[in-house]
This record gives sequence, C-alpha cells and structure tokens, in this order.
Amino acid sequence: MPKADNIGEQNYDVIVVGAGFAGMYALHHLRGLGFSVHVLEAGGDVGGTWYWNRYPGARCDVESMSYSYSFDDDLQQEWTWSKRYAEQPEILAYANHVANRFDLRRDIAFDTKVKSARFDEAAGLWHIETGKGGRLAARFCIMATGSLSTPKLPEIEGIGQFRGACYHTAAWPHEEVAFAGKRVALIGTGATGMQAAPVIARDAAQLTVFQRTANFSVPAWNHDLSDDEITEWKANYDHWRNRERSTHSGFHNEGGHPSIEDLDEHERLDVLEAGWQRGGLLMWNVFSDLMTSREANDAATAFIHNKIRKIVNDPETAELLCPKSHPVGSKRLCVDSGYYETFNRDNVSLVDIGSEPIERITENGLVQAGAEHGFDIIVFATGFDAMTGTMLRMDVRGRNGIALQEKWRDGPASYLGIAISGFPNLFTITGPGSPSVLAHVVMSIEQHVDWIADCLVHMRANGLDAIEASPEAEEAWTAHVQDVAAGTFYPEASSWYMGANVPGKPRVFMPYTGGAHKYRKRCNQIAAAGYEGFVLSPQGEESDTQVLATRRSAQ
Ligand code: NA7
Repeated sequence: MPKADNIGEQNYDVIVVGAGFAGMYALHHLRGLGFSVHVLEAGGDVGGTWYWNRYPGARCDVESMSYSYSFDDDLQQEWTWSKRYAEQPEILAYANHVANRFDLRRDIAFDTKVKSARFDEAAGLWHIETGKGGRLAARFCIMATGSLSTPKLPEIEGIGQFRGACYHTAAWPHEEVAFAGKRVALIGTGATGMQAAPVIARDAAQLTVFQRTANFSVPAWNHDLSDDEITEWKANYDHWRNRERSTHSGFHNEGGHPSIEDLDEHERLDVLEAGWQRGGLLMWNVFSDLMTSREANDAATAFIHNKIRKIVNDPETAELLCPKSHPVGSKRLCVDSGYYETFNRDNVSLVDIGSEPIERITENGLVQAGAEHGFDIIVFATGFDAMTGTMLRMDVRGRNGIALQEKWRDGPASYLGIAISGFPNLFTITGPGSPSVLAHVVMSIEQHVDWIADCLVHMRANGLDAIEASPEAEEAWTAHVQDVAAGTFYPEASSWYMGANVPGKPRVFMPYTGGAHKYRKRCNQIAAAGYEGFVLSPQGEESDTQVLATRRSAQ
C-alpha cells in the first residue's frame, strides 16, 4: 500500500481522531502492525471521557476489574484497581499509565481539534484540516471520537447572563471547585447528575436539584476491592474476558432469569431484591426479558418505586423521584451512591421542572414557577449530543464532496456502525448502528479496533487500496438496527439513544440492541467472507495528483 504523498501536508497511512480509549488502542495496535499513524486530540492529554468529565462524584458504572484493556496480559496484571467502581481520577491515571507504557504521546497532537476531513477521490486520500490550520493527509481516517463527547447545554433563555460560576459536568475545570457555603443549582438528573448530587450536597450550603424527568437508579454499593477479589480476577482474566465476549451486554456478570413468566410473585421479588443487593446495572441480571416483556418491566418498575418510597422520607419528594414516564432501561439506567438518600438532607431540595420548566436564567440565578431563585453556582448535568454530535460538528465530506451532515440528515446510516457508504476508507469506532453505549464500551472498542486492523492488514497483503460499504449493505444493516430496536422498549423513551434530547435531531434509535455477542459474530462472519457488503478496490494506477507530487518532490 503506497504511503500518502502530497505536498504541503504531513502524510500518514492512518489518521485517528481522538485519544480516548479507542484512539489510544488504535494507535498502539496499528503502529505495531507497521502502519504510520497520527492521532489528533482536542483535549490537552489522553483519556477522552475521563479527561473531560472531572465533576465531583464522576465514576464508571462498569466494574473496574472489567473496565480496562484486555489486549495485553502484562498490562492487566500490573494495574491494580482500588474499588469495585473506579472513580474518574483513577481511570485517568490508568489512561496515563497506558500512554506512558506504550509511548503513545509521541504520535498524538494534543489541543488539536479537527475542523474538516475531506476525501480526495483522485488521490484516494483523506485530507484533514485542524483548527490550528494544520493540514494532514492519510489513506485511512478512523473516527475514535466517542459516543458522548459533545456536551449539550439546555436551550434556556438568558443562559449567558448568570454572574456566578457556571459549569457543564463534561467540561469541568481542572482546578477544584469549592462548594462550601455556596447555593448550588444542579440541572439534570441522568447518570451524571445522580453521581454529582450526593457529593455536592456534602459541601454546599444548599443544593437545589432541578429534575425534568425522574430516572431509574440502582445502588452501586461501591467498596474497596479486597486482595482476594483482585487475585481471583487476575488469575482468571482469560475466563472473564471470554465470558464478557459471550454476553449480550458485554458484562461478565450478566445473567438474568430467562423469563418472568416462570416465576411466581414471591420468586419475582426475590430475583429483584437479589439484583438490588448486587447493585449496579441491574437490568442485565434480573429478568432476561426486561426490555421485551411488559410484565417484567412493570415488576421492576414497581420494585424500584417501592425502594425509592422507603428511602426518601418526604412522601411528596419520593413520589416526584419515582420514574413514571418510561420503561426501566429505556433510558440509561443510573448507578448511584446515596442519590435518593441525599433528599433526606436539610440542605437539599428537589424542583420539578417537567411540569413547570425553568423560564430563564438571570444574573443572580433562575426564574421558575414565576419566582426568581438566587444561586452562586449553576451546574449543568444536561448530557450530550450523543453518538453523532461530534462527527457532525466537523466538516466530513466523502465521495463527490457529499457532506456527512447531508447524508445523515434523517438519522445516521452506517454499515455495522463501522463504515459509511460514500465515505471510503473512513471507519467509525463504536459508531451508530453498533452496540456501543449499550454494551461494555472498552470491549466494544477493542472489537472494532481489532476488526479494522485485520481489515487493513488484509488490504495491504492483497494490494487493495480502498474499502467502502456498499449502499445496499448499509441500507439493510440500518433497517436491521431499527427492526431489532422496535422489538424492545428502548424506542418508547425520549432518550439520547433516540436523539430526543437535542431539538431538531432526527428521532432514530442509534445503538444496536441485538446483543454485543451476536454483533461480534456477524462482524467476524463478514470479514471471513471477504468483507461481505464492502467494495474493496485494488491498487490502481497512480493518480494524477500523486504523479504530480512525486515529480515535484523529485525536483
Ligand atoms: P443524560 O443522561 O442525557 O441526562 C441529562 C439530564 O439533563 C436529564 O435528566 C435531562 O432530562 C436533563 N436535561 C437535559 N436538557 C434539559 C433541559 N433543557 N432542561 C432541563 N433538564 C434537561 O446525560 P448524563 O451526562 O447524565 O449521562 C450521559 C451518559 O454518560 C450516561 O448515560 C452514561 O452513559 C454516561 P430528561 O431526562 O431529558 O428530561
């Protein structure tokens, strides 16, 4: 495979956009296979999600022994996690350890945001322009841009007028934010708001939580890992990783009862209670038909409502906290450490903005239900323009100059969540149409990077220069993603999975709900069948641009 060879640009085999967990592994793996790789990262260092999300209480909802790379046994043996669920500083330290261990930073440009990525058909190259005016070219471009990387502020009038301190949880300052003695407004009660609330409440003079939709949460029961737990995992990592790869969710501890219908009232409650006591993402280990059986979902809903009513002292607040607008699991289930208990504190109150929205933000606070409420700090835990937001903010253009914004006008179309028809040699890691946010994301990242790396090696060995998803394969896969989701409760919620949190965004269910294990098998079958559904083109004659570039460089 010839190297990119254009004048005035830095040329590589592969440009990777993003130095989070996906970009870091893509760099390491592809570099090891002899490709020249360069990574462009908007942040000041590695870590992606864990670089940006430094808000109080930020923690991973996947267990730490599992939420790590599996590609190198020495790496997984040498790193020791402290808690069942790792907190953000520890995960960022892990990302730094990986970057140091594999000397990744020498091929990463930090503080470098991609402005545009354009495919040059004549040369068969991707031309990348950065916000700093840098120009690079590569045969392949890999978007390792993350599913939750473009923070979303709410559309509230006057949002820029507030004179106090204002933060979005996903753009949190590196310096400590002092809440002591402060009146704090927290807007948003998803996974992030629920993690932040108990921690802010401990320090703040007063915390007011503004809730538009009540969400379901299950306790994390976070604790220090014992030496025995760590030793057991490390001795059996192969077993646990294989187990992860064989489940729907990618979690080692998935294992719900096959169907609620086999259980009587008593047994159902026992299963739910056991799930609650285990804690964490309970939806994967109570009833396997939770997302398809109304009976199962209603039983879990009633069970969680009762838990909330038992924990929260004030009956009115408890009732407001009981989610009633959507089935359990159809919005991302939250995993908390004392969220519901926080509302028993004297310095915490809950305001329902589902029925009476915030009217505007003022210099001193915000107006809601006709009254102005004064605050010193506003925290927006209002989520992300998920799954497509980051790529659509770049000017990505494929064959014939077609813009990705145009192509995805009615929602993302993708083959396997890996490739897009009309955009040759462009790959998306955990893109829309793959299990991504519905599965163990580090596992999903490794699967995509391995698949792409195998593909590039196959192309190099066979003198192939270009790969592109066929329109038919893309259409069929995109329809399949919708069909599978339609058989579940997922599309019933106004969730970010559906694009519902961003005004004007097409309402299309984006992740693949068919199961990470089945998805992996399908990807492998497609590769084994010679990349079925893709068009692979042999190395052609040198294009005019390349001939010209070669002549110039020879002069
Ligand atoms: P989420 O899950 O999108 O939650 C955002 C929260 O902010 C949610 O409660 C929203 O209410 C609320 N929100 C969003 N926009 C507004 C406006 N305009 N007014 C009031 N409230 C609003 O984001 P998170 O950061 O918590 O979690 C994202 C993922 O990160 C999480 O799932 C994990 O995978 C990690 P809504 O429910 O939309 O009514």
